[in-house]
This record gives sequence, C-alpha cells and structure tokens, in this order.
Amino acid sequence: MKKMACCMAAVLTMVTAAPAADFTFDTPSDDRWHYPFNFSPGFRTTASCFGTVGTPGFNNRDAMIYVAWDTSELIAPGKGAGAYDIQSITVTLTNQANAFINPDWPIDTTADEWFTYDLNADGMNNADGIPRGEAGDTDGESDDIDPGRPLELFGLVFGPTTSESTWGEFTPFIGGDSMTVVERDPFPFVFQDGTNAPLHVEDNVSGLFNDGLGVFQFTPTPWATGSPIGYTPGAQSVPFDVQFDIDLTLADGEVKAYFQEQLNNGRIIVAVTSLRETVMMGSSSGVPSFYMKEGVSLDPGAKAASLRVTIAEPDVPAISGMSMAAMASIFVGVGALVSRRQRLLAA
Ligand SMILES: [Ca+2]
Ligand SMILES: [Ca+2]
Ligand SMILES: [Ca+2]
Ligand SMILES: [Ca+2]
Repeated sequence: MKKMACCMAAVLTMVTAAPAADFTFDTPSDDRWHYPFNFSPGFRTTASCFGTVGTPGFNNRDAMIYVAWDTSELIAPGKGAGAYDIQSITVTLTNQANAFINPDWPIDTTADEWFTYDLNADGMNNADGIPRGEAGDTDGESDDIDPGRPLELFGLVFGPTTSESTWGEFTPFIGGDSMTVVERDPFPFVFQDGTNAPLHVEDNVSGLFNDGLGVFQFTPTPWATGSPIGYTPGAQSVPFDVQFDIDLTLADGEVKAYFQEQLNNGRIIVAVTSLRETVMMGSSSGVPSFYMKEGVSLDPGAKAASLRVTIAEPDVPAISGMSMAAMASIFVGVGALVSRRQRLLAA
C-alpha cells in the first residue's frame, strides 16, 4: 500500500504541467477614455494616456483608459472564483499611427520613482540637478534616469457611486475636473504590502487618498508595464501594439485573485495609465494614444484592445488540471504498474 502511494505521488509530480486552454477576446465590451474633458465617453475612437503632475485640480494620472471584456461567452461565470486557475493574462492595445500621426513618445518599460516628476510645478524635473534628499536639493526631485514614462496597468476598485456590475463605457466620469481634485470612481489601485488593502494610485505622486492607511507619496508597482512591439519613436507611420503581461504573482496572489473573481463575475476590467508629461497645445504624438473599439476603421492595422487569458483546463480538480479521461488513463497505468510490481515481488 505504501509502495502504491509512492508510485501515485511520482506520477502526479510528472503531470503537474497541466494542460491549459487559451481564450482570446478581440473586442472589449466597454472601452473608455477616463478623462475629465472627454465629452463622448463610450463613443470616442481613440484614447490617450498622460499625466498632469503639478497641475492643481487634476488627478496626477489625468488621462486614463478603462477597458472591460465580457468573458462569459467563452469562460462560463459563476463557478466560484477558485475554479478559475489562471495561468497568464495578456492585454494588448494598439497605438494610433498613420501618414499624418507619427508617435514620438520614448519607450520606458520600468516604473519611475514618484520623486522624478515635477513636484514643485516649475516646469522642470530636478532643476537643481541634485538628487532628492542630498545636500543642496531644493526641489525634492531627482532626475528620471531613463527617458520617457512607462505605460502601466492596474486593477480597479468601484464605489462609492459606481459598481462593478453596472459600470460601462457611458458611466459618467468621476474624478478631478480642473476645479477640484477628487478621487476617481472607479479608481486604479495596487494592494498595500502587508495588509493587501487597496491603495489609490491616481495621485501617487501628490500622495492623495491613502491617508487612512498611512500612505502618502509612493511609487506603486504596476500589475504590468506596456512593451511596445515594432515601434520606432518619431518614425512610425503604421499602428503598433503595446503588450501588457500581467504579473499574477504580485501581492501574494491577490492580483490573481482579483482576476479570478472577475472571471466568476463574467467580465475582466482594468485601467491603463501613464504619467507621461504633456505640454499645453503640444503635439498629440508625444503621448501614447490607442484605438478604442469604435476606432478600428480609422487606419489600416487599427485594432481594439484585446485580452488573452490562459486557464488550466477547467472542471478538473486542482491537483493537476488534467481532464478526467487523462487522469483515469494514468491511474489505470499506475494500477498496471503496481500489479506488475506485486507479481514480481510475489515471484
Ligand atoms: Ca468605447
Ligand atoms: Ca520641478
Ligand atoms: Ca533635486
Ligand atoms: Ca523614465
């Protein structure tokens, strides 16, 4: 009996590379430019991402994209969050480019510290040239060591006005509107280290909305940063993809749990943001700008935001994610192996 247990364990170790299924969603159910001066919420054909650090009345992450995919057609909801053994999630957005619009924002694929932005609103980053906290530093700022600002993906928390189940691309904008800085609803967030409480990130440079958790200015770890594919800044005349591979291991699995819960609810919803600086009346080519589902006819090669989810084969015990038929065949094999060993021992 003990030998049989050993054999079973060996077999189960061999099959831990579970078969997985890929699900691709080419068109969102909802995509929206979450920006105070977007007067055509769900209809807008493109949406840009930029920040307004140092400008009163605005959230630091001023122009964001909120995007949702209805997953229920391919991945049945309602099985309980734990039933969705997600292996990977990739989000892909396509940046606008054509004969007239040539994006020229620099590529940066790593998070920038909060003190590399223009905290004192003098129009420069680190005008004194001295890193934050060192002798002679007058602005509290440091240089941004890598040119450009990353595109970052976060989860969303809904409320007090909006709700996850009813939110859509036409839900009215709630957030800083140039007059008053208020928290976004829904707001992009990360899980706080240690407590896993949701931390607002829309004003992480100013340090707003997390007082109750003892958090002020901080640098959030994004759930994914965007990797441009085939993009030459300043010499780009055709659309190109920006890919976000979500790190499901973040926050001790809480990020994975966020998406498991959403699959159980039938819809995955994320925020894409950048603190890329913009200048008044400056070129729109200087910031990332993506096609919404309403804009796929704008240019050849334009695409809506897509979602790819890989899940260990559903409806199978968490032991390995194998189909019952495959599991049965292995147990039959083990049985034969044990029988043979027993015959040999008996001989
Ligand atoms: Ca839309
Ligand atoms: Ca400054
Ligand atoms: Ca400085
Ligand atoms: Ca940078």
